[in-house]
Amino acid sequence: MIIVHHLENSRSQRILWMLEELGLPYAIKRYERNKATMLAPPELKKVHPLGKSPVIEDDGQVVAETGAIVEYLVDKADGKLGAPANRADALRYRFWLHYAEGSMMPPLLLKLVLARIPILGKAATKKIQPMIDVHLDYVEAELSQRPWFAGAEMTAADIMMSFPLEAARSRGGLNESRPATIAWLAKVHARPAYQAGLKKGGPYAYA
Ligand SMILES: N[C@@H](CCC(=O)N[C@@H](CS)C(=O)NCC(=O)O)C(=O)O
Repeated sequence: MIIVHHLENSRSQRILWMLEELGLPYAIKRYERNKATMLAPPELKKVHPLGKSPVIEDDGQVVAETGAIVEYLVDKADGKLGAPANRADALRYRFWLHYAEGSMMPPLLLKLVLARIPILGKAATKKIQPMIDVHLDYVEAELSQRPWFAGAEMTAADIMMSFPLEAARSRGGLNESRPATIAWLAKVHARPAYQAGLKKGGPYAYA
């Protein structure tokens, strides 16, 4: 049985969504953020030295890092939600799988952290917004061409991209001026598996 170490209001919501899509049985161990620092509690370090979420355990095997967990689950489900057969789609699949945490999250996180700094924060976030806009424009252009990130079918690449786009919607300037991206988010949020994961995960401010 898979155990998901799930931090409230965090990236690990994606893993719950994915497990629901795959229909794999799992249990959730919930963690609350420190109200002052927003960091994960120290107990998470007992599961994995980085003490970040998500982390999963599967028959004693500990897997950390969202992208690695997502690939682990694709393998476990015999390729379901994995790379499409078509080569162009497969390349896009791999691109978005890495892009979500590798390129899109860093400026969003930077904005979040800088925004918390009194006075200086406001000016600093203004400098970050154009960096985020480059990503949002690119995502909008891509989603205007096909229904899902890899192609015609929903894949794990969409699951990876859900968190950066939810974060962008909440604090990164994503709004109705980018209709293809907003429509994609609405489509994701309407999925029964997404809603089921949300119900089981507890507090999540981005859906
Ligand atoms: N790239 C990593 C990032 C992991 C990460 O930073 N997780 C956040 C949750 S959104 C966390 O655990 N934050 C609490 C902390 O750093 O103490 C992944 O996708 O797994």
